[in-house]
Amino acid sequence: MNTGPDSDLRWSEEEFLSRLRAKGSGYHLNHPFERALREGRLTKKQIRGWVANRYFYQKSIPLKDAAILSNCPDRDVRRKWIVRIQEQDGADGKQGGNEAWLRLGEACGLTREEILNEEHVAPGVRFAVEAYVNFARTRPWQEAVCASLTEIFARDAHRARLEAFPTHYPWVDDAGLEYFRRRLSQASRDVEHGLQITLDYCNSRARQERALEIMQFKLDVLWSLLDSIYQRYVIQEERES
Ligand code: AHQ
Repeated sequence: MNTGPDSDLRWSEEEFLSRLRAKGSGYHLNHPFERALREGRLTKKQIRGWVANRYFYQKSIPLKDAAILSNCPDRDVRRKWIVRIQEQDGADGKQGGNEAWLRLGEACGLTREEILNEEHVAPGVRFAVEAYVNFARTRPWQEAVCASLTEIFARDAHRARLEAFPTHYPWVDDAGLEYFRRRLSQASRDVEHGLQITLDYCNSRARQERALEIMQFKLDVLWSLLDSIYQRYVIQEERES
């Protein structure tokens, strides 16, 4: 029972969740680049550019999650949260998500070398990703958990890619799509844990409103990451053709 000063102002859990979900309209699935990907309008070079740049985001996720761990004093939370790092980096002899993303790159005709040496990473992608990692390093761990909740909307993105690639980009070997398949189940489990922490933490209207600001920050990270890819691989490409 919340008897704090703004107890009559705090949104119900249902209202708070629906406001969080309403932010989905700004999710990067609606970005012109992701729409072009889904509609089969991307060239091989644009697909390769997206994969190589998104690898910089993917390989930074474990660093972001390690930052959350380093700020989190709650052992039970850490025991669950650490699974994310193991799943991305690989553990117990299993290949991780980062390796699966590298295999997506190879399936698109990129070499591991050119992905890992970051030669294709656009400045704006680097800045957006660094902003996210630094947010997790410097903000309360519960706020960084909240920022991960854009994955509420990720299932539709992974499903759309699992449809679009075989349909429009059959030159990409199906094995390269493994990352999207594994995230369908992993994302749901991760979101459940992140939501439980966020609902517990947002015990006041002020924190609920802060959560919406954090969600918007992370949506902006993902959107501006795609803006940079769009600028380099669509706008610049059209100018040079
Ligand atoms: O592959 C993704 C992933 O592992 C994560 C973790 C989570 C976070 O901690 O911020 N967010 C996230 C996302 C992944 N893939 C993106 C995509 O579109 O493929 C979506 C992205 C997200 O929604 O933040």
